[in-house]
Amino acid sequence: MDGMVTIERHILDQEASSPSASGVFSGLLYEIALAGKIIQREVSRAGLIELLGKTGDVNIQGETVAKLDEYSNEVMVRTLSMGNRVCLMGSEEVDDVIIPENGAKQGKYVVCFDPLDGSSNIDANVSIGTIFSIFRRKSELGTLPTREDALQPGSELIGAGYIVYGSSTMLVYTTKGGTVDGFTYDPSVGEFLRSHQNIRTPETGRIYSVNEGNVQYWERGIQQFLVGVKAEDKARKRPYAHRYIGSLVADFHRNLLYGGIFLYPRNVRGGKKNNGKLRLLYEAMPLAMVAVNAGGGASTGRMPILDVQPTELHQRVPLIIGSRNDVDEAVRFIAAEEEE
Ligand code: P6P
Repeated sequence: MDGMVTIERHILDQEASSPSASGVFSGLLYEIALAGKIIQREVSRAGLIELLGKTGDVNIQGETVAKLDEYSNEVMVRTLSMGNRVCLMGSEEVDDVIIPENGAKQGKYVVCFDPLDGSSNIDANVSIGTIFSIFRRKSELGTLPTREDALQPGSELIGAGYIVYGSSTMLVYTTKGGTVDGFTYDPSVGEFLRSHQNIRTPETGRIYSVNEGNVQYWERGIQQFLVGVKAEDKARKRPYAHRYIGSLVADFHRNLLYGGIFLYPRNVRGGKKNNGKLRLLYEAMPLAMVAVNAGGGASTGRMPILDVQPTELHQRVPLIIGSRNDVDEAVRFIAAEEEE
């Protein structure tokens, strides 16, 4: 019966059912769940213990660092450094890769993470989240890892997921070729209990999530796609509802369960040309693995997110993710309106 299966039990059952699984990977997932419990405790009482607000520092993204950002990063780094499972980490909060002393040579795994995404919403008590990608190292065991160990495409992911700190705290994760499963945190027992087994996202949604304030800067295909989802079409249950919290994990999680499409397009005009805002390795890629394993889709608009070969630790990428039919339609619009 669900609600009685802890994440630890679930991980052990998965390990038992996949001969190639090793206890080391299971141990790594425990460590991420532990980090989530510790971060949840501080997020839930941040207002009471003055953890709200900014430190005044600025991170590599040029964003002012919130105290909870810094704290969450520390928790992830320390927790993942505890065992000797992780040889290298990449964090949204840290310019360069992090090589834990005890795991460097013997650690089999690489973890890239955004310790607390959506942190600009912390003071307003909006749901925020931790997002993580797990790779096997590429460098030889016994040697020191290099940044190349982190620069792997999503097709090499062996696990990915997120923790959303909202009205309840939920950990959602998936493994290579595996199901997507959700675990809701019960503070009274201090456990993540399985609440959503084998999450499947609706093939077609009824929600679109995008910051339309920037629509003038986007390519024509995106603009035309958005006109379509807002036009009345009873057969296609349109117009879609517009839902945008401005916190990626919260917007993604809602659309995963209810069906819908989230877009963070790149700017192509108006002097604000860029490659989008969201980062590939620890935002777009892990959520793409979750979306795809739940039956959804994830694209840059020109190629599947999971096929993108990272060249930089903090590189950004345009993101279109969610219900497969909606993502496919947006990609078709971009192709049809391809601008020189
Ligand atoms: P905008 C939060 O700062 C974040 O990184 C994501 O969580 C969120 O989806 C996005 O930025 C919101 O960006 O430009 O719409 O405010």
